[in-house]
Amino acid sequence: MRGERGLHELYRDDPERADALVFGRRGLLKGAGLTAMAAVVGAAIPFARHMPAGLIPAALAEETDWVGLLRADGLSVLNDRPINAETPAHLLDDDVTPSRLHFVRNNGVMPEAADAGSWTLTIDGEVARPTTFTVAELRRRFKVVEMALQIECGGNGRYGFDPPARGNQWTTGAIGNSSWTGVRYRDVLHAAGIKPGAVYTGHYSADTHPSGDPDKVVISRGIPLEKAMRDNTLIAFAMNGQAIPMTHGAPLRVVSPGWPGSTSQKWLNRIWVRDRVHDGRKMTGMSYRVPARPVAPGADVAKEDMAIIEAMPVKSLITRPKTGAQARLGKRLVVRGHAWAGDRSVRAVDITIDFGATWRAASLEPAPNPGSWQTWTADIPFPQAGYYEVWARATDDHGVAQPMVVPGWNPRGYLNNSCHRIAVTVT
Ligand SMILES: Nc1nc2c(c(=O)[nH]1)N[C@H]1C(S)=C(S)[C@@H](COP(=O)(O)O)O[C@H]1N2
Ligand SMILES: [Mo]
Repeated sequence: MRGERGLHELYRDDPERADALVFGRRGLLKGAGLTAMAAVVGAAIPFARHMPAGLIPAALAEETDWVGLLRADGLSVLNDRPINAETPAHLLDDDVTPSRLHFVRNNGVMPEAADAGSWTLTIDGEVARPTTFTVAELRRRFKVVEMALQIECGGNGRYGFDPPARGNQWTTGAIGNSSWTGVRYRDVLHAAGIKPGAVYTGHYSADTHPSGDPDKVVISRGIPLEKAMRDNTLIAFAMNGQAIPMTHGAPLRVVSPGWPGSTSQKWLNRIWVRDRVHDGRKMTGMSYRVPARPVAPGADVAKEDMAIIEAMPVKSLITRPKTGAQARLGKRLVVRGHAWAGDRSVRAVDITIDFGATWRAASLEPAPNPGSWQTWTADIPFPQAGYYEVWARATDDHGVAQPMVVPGWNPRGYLNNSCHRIAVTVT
């Protein structure tokens, strides 16, 4: 309606004048002002008498201050256009990452609204029966499962590469392990009837390109059919028991644990089943790819020599104490964290306080389900007062361990799984 839009715009452009119009001289919301405001929010406002002048009703606030909200939750914002924010290590101490503490990685602009009631997901391509599902139909037709699954950005740790790689300079916090509820990706594919020629999937979504060009796809990645068929590859509609928040892909996203986070498409509205490796945006070229063979730091690598990143390597994080902690001599320090290993499980976590000269085993919990990170703890005695660094190193079930220093350089700075360390002063 024109009137609604007018008031809304007036609030954005000239809040004082809008206030004068709506609240009147004495700052009270009544009469014509009340009617106007109620019309704009679409309902009567029972507590209008308590509504402070100058308050723009949440229903009107078109632009949510995502960056402000993320900062308030303790995340470090790396970029605000598009929004990218990571979680400081000590805020990742929970076994299951609360939604507000899960890093956010956007390649484009989030959809303006994501109404779960009208949202649809289309499966087409190499399927016998191209099908479109509502979210309610997915819930009704397929078995609903909930599991803790880790999502880590392929560029987590990028800050460590030298020469630097361009892109968000993630340190250690582009990892989260929330509890995801949804249906199995494979059940949905089976319902559409997978054709013999199907080998890969391609994901499409409702976010838009930062340029504003509606024809430009922000990101369209996919996964090999074999990964799509696994028990823990989900099309999720809930995160930690609640509808997925907008920042994490409301109302529907892929969760493809252990693979680069980019394979977990948010705001999912189409899966194109392909007869070849998907060639959507950020599948080809340099994105989410690494040299098929090691290269010298800073080398130019031809696109043909790059390979798609699949499972991520073994990694761990120290989440307690926070770096910079003080410890008392004669008292053991309890250290805690998590470890994960792509499609594999973690076999051991070891701790050193002498820069790797000696190691002691941490006690390591099993994962609650495959695809979740595992939690470890250790208590450490210190031999004398002074400055120490506690380093953690995880080893996967194939015997592959984290490197202590930054591993193979690659042009876009992916897969830095070097050991995490914290500073501790013992007095
Ligand atoms: N539609 C869409 N899905 C997306 C992205 C995106 O920009 N658009 N970013 C991807 C990347 S690179 C990562 S690491 C994960 C991050 O998920 P999160 O923001 O919930 O942590 O989402 C992936 N899914
Ligand atoms: Mo990512």
